[in-house]
Amino acid sequence: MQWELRPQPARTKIMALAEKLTISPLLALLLNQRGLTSCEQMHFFLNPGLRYLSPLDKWPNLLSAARLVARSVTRGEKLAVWGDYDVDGITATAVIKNFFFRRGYQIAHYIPNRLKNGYGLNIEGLEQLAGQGVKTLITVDCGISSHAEIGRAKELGLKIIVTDHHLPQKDLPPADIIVNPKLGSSPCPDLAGVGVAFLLCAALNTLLPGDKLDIRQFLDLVALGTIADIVDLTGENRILVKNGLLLLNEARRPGIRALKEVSGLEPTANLGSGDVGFVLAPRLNAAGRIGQPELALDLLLTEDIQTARDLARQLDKLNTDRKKIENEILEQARDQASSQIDNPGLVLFSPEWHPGVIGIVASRIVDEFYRPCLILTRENGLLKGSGRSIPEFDLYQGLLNLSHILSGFGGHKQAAGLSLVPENLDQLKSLFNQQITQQLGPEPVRPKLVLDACLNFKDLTPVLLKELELLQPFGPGNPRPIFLGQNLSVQKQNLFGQGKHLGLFLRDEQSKITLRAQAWRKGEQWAQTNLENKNINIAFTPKLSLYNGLISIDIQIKEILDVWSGENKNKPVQDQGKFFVFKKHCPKSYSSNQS
Ligand SMILES: [Mn+2]
Repeated sequence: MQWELRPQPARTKIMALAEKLTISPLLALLLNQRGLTSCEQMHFFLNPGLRYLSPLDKWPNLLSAARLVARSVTRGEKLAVWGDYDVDGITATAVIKNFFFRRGYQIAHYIPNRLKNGYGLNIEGLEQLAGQGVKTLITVDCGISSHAEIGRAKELGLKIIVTDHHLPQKDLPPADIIVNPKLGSSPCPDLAGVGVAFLLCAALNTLLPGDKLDIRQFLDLVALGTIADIVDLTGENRILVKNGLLLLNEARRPGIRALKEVSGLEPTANLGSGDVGFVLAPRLNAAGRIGQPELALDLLLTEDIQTARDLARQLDKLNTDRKKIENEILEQARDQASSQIDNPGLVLFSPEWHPGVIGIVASRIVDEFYRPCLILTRENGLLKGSGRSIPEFDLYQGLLNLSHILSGFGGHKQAAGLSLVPENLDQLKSLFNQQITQQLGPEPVRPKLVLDACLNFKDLTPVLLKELELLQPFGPGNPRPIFLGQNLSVQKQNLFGQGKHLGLFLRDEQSKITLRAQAWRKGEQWAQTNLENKNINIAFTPKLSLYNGLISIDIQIKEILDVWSGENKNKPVQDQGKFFVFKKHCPKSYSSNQS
């Protein structure tokens, strides 16, 4: 594994910022490395209060869109919301429906069936809605690339308000108005679909007749969809998610409470973004994957805890089934990937693969093989696929350059969907690899571990670790910090979890402090190597744990970087760990929702 230490800024500058903010120099350093250079920027990051959200009039088209919807409402027109079957799309639909419901209006909804309709608008569904008398349609998390469908909707006499966050193509669809944070200059181009839906409700809240709602009550749904959609958790997204997590912790919404229960979490457990992304979101996603997105929507909207528990149990079962299917496909995909190991990218195909899980499998394959990957299956005579990429490769741009052989595509830099006629598969295989070589050069890209700072065991205190929690929620754009631990001698080595994981007792040779360490899923890799009495350098994140009411600090090893014999003390080590002088107390002015 290649690694490097992030550039360390000037010490005097960091010390001054830390002093001014009454935070530890380490926290100031980490904030600085995340692109925050002034005291003010750091303050906003540590205090992501809702009052720091940009005013609604700063979002292009937002107020005009809200006025259009409000006019339909006051005229008594029938409204509907068109969503999507992933967590972002389902939560976005739920926000709109729930907002209208709590303001005293029932509105219809349409969520496409992943297996029958696929993503985005479809003419059959639009005709159906028009037939039911719907006059105004709000799209959420979709619509920006549905030109023909929106054209048809206009023929049907529908008013179309597109709210979406997917990359707009050159031509925009003929909607009445489009709200998309990637159009024009918006405060946060990275907003998720549910974030855009939330803003529309916030704007509508002031326009509709009657009493205003406390709009913050929908932030649990916003946090859920935003985290699940893997957008950058910086800027407005950080504010929305940090505050939404507090609501997810309280779990007053019956569906959230039931979902936590069925996932084995305490109903009022404090959640991090990881719990939401890896525990709650997959269960909601499971519904859409097998073509029953309504289950997840009903769960989020029900006011009755018994109904919620029934639905949560069904979703949990679907998620278990999904995992089984996924593992079978993953195994086959892995075999195919191994046979393409000499290519810069992977194009994997089987007509048997379930279209609902190929996206997750593509992510797994990218993790394992570290190269962009397209996974295709056959559906209604076409090949349909899901692509995932490595940070170095812009998948959307790559597919855009191949649009002449595709029937359709859409998405982001890191994830996309595509379809093509079967005859073009061979061409796709060769041209996709060509695109990657064009963007990245002929050398294979290897993952690089970037470490934030050196950290000695003596500086690891519960106070410091609690302070680092102020950086939460972690996610894209705001990763959990990883530290370099140097010159640690291995006191004891063992395997646990049926040999899957590696456990070590590590002594910091500088301070003579010994701590317990775990390297998850690295048992196999190190089973044959005796590390005892050797010295190692590691990449790690520290973790506060509770054992029998006692607080202890555990070392979570990401990678073992160097191993050398304990006799040889001359291994060159970097000495930047001395840099930090820690304050004794966590600053009072900032509170962590994790503490
Ligand atoms: Mn989305």
